[in-house]
Amino acid sequence: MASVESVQYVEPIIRHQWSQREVAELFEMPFMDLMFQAQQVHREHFEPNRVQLSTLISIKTGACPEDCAYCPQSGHYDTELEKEKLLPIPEILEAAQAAVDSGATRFCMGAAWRNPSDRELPQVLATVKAVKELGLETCATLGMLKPEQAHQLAEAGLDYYNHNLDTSENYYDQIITTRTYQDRLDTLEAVRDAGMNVCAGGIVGMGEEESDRIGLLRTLANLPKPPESVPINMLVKIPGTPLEDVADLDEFDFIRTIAVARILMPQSYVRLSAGRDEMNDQMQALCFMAGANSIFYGDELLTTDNASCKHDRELFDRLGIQPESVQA
Ligand code: SAM
Ligand code: DTB
Ligand code: SF4
Repeated sequence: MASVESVQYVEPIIRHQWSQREVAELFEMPFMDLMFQAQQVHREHFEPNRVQLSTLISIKTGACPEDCAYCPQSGHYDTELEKEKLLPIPEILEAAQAAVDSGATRFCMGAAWRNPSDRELPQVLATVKAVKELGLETCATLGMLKPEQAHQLAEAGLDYYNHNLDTSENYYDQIITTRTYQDRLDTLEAVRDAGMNVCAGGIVGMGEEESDRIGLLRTLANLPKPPESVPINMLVKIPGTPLEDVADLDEFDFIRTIAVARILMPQSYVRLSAGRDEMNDQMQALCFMAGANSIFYGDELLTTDNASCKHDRELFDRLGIQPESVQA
């Protein structure tokens, strides 16, 4: 019989599963205490004063069959958007080169699809290969993926796949009816299984309750492996969509959401995403203080205005923030 000494104990690596109450307690903390804790967690895992830059491009615009209530690209709403078919590869490469020249390290290609069709995917695969050759990290957001498509994208060299949960499971059916929460989780699993990095986050300011922001962050943090990138979008209210007149979210509650995301997902990049154009510099600085360490960098998001590159460079200078370089 083996003696006690000879038995090898392997410490099981079980990640903490966050409960709704535990996350609620973070949200309920006094603002300054929460900020302090988030900044401490941030400094344990990342270099402070460094922010990663991702540049977006819409490679296929509008006429989307989905009914996401926030989205300018949904075919269900009249948002006066100019639709565009899948862009030719040279046009995308020109934008990718401009992103390199501006100092971005990741190029994120978005398409207004429910899912990529087998007819159009090969062109996306060729685009991913070509963008990667420019030295950029590649990211795509093309809607739902089948496992086979996720494998094809991974093989083409796609580094990240963005697919947002958008909100909590509870609030989800108020926002989208044309696909389920489980569909989204299945796509994230397919991306993970194919070996790509996961970029998944959501939108706040859609009229949801705090319990929904808690639910969203909890679901992300409790995934078998948390996403490497977590975009937190502030709703950009688009005339013509069902959410055009939704009440503004208190800005401190947005900052709290960033801080809680940082604490729940200490090793993830938390991206201060859509909505920056409407935030003042002090608000953005508090978001960085709360642990945001990535932004969308470029004068446009997909179809709406972003804070300008010029303004961002000036803001970084004033705050002593350095953009992250490719091999940081
Ligand atoms: N069609 C694909 C999909 O939905 O998976 C990819 C593109 S879609 C535009 C990517 C994400 O952009 C959405 O999941 C949503 O989180 C975000 N988004 C879209 N419209 C937005 C808005 N008005 N304000 C903030 N975020 C928005
Ligand atoms: C993400 O979370 N936000 C980005 C990106 N992933 C694809 C998109 C924001 C879109 C904002 C509305 C628009 O410009 O169309
Ligand atoms: Fe289509 Fe994506 Fe917009 Fe939803 S968020 S309507 S799936 S482009």
